[in-house]
Amino acid sequence: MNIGKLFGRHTDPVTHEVRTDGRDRLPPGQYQTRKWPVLTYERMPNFDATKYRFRVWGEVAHPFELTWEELTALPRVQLTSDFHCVTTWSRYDNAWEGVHIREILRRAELLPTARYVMAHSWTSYTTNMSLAALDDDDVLIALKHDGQDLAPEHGGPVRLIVPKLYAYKSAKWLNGLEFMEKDRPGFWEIRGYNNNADPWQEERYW
Ligand SMILES: Nc1nc2c(c(=O)[nH]1)N[C@H]1C(S)=C(S)[C@@H](COP(=O)(O)O)O[C@H]1N2
Ligand SMILES: [Mo]
Repeated sequence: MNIGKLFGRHTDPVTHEVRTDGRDRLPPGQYQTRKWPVLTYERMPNFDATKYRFRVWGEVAHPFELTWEELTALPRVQLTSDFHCVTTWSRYDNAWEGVHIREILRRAELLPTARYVMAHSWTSYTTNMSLAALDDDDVLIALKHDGQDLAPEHGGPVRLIVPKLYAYKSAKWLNGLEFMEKDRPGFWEIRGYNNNADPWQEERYW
C-alpha cells in the first residue's frame, strides 16, 4: 500500500514532502538531484572476488571473516531510502538490495563494550559512527542499486548504506566493520567533516 497516496501526499510538491516522523523529507540546505553524482576521494579500486574478505572484529564475542561467496549467500533485503551528501545534493528513492546490518550484528555477538563502529574500505577509507546509528532498520550492506549490481564508481560491488546520516558515512568498497569501545575519527572526520553527520541538524563540518 502506498501510504503517501492514501493521505493525498502525492499532490504536494516534492520539496515539501513530510515524512511519517514529521520532518521534511528534504533536509535543510539540500537540493534534490535525479542524477547520481560520484564522490570519491581515492582512486577507484579493483575488486578481486577470490581475495576479498569481509572482516568483523573488535568488541565482539565472535569475530569472523566471510569470503565473497559467503557474504553474498547471506539472506538479502530490499530497502528504499534517500541519500544525502554533505555537499548538498540529495537523491531520493534509492532501491538498495543487500545484507541487512542486523545479519552481521547477530553473527558478531556484540559485547556490551561495543559502542562505536569503524567501517573500513579496502582502499583504506574509513568512517566512524555510533553503534546506535549503525544498528538501525534502514542500514544495509548494499550489493545492488535500482535493480542493477552496484557500479564500481558507486562502491560496487559492496558498500555500506546508512541513509539517516550524510553519505560520507556510507563507505564504498566495504570490507570490514570494527566494533570499538571508544570513538575514533575516520577519514573525513579527521579532515573536518562532522562526527555525527545528521542531515536534519545540518551537522556538516566541525
Ligand atoms: N571508500 C569511499 N567511500 C565513500 C567516499 C569515498 O571517497 N571513498 N565518499 C563518501 C561520500 S562524501 C559520499 S557523498 C558518498 C558518495 O557515494 P556515490 O559516489 O555513490 O554517490 O560516498 C561516501 N563513501
Ligand atoms: Mo559526500
